[in-house]
Amino acid sequence: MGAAGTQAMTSSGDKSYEEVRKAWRDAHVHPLWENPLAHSERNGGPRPHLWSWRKIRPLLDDAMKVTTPAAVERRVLTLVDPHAGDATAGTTTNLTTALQMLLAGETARPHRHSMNAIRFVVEGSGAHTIVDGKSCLMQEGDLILTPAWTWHEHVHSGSEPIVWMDALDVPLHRYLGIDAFEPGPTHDVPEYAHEDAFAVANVVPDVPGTELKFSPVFRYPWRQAATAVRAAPRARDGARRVRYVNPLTGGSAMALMDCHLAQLDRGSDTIPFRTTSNAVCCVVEGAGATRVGDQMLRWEAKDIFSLPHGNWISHRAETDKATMFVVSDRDALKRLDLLKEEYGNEGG
Ligand code: GTQ
Ligand code: FE2
Repeated sequence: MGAAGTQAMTSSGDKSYEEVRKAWRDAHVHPLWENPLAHSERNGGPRPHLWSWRKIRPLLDDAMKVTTPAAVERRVLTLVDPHAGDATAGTTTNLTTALQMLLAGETARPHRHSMNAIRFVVEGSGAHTIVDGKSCLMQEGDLILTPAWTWHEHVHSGSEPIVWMDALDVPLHRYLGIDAFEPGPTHDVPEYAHEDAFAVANVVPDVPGTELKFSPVFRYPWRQAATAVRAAPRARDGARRVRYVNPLTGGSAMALMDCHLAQLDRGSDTIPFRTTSNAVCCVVEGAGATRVGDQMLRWEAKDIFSLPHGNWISHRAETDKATMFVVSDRDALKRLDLLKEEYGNEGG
């Protein structure tokens, strides 16, 4: 198999195998048997990584000193998969996450792009992201959506710096070569139903013929999600989990990114779980450890870690409870019929 097959090849008439290969190369054809990835079994998936808040937080202070959003548009440090061997890589397949900072009084100008994005507030409060004209308050633990092609700008009128995690579906757009971007000023801002029309649980506006591909609710406050996850029954792996949904469909909030809040009780390991989807976790409260493939990641509040596809995953809380925000590409893979999920107690 692979390049080793070269040895077994014989000449073709009066041409040596090397001459044959050169002719193929010149004609832009390639022998499959020399491709080491063809017909080989994958053993596990890409490797995970943990960005420790304790180590990263001082580096954010440096970023806040060396530049401003006025100079660079977005003061963002991307979390780059160290195993990808490429500084422009995402955090894991299909997901790019980053830490973005604003000092009190700073703003980041409007723009829009084909990529979907979410913001999960890690430290501080009092900023707003304005999404297609809707002003979304950013408090610690809040989730804000800026779906594909929505105009967005960030304004910080609080008194202390604010830091949030961005997650975007950049890698898939890049892979497909369809990433696109438009700078402000904003124009052609669509009309949405007023937030108050969604303010009561289980009641949504009856809007005929909505073409929206994403949730018309752009802000999911921490307190509501935290209340829900505390009361949620255990999911199949043993953790309590709630999903941030599009209230008009009950489906994922955006087409390529799905968001959950998960809560673990002290001491019990979740049932090992393996999936073809990819996720990034941001620890909100508590401390513990997660086994991902052959690695053990020890985490505490505000740490961020990747759960690349194909690895067996099991979480354990070492505090009375631990809560983590999880962003994934699960729903996108499911709609493409590429989602395969297994639980360790199924004999896997
Ligand atoms: O805040 O608009 O981390 O456009 C990457 C691209 C944040 C943003 C990122 C972006 C933004
Ligand atoms: Fe953006």
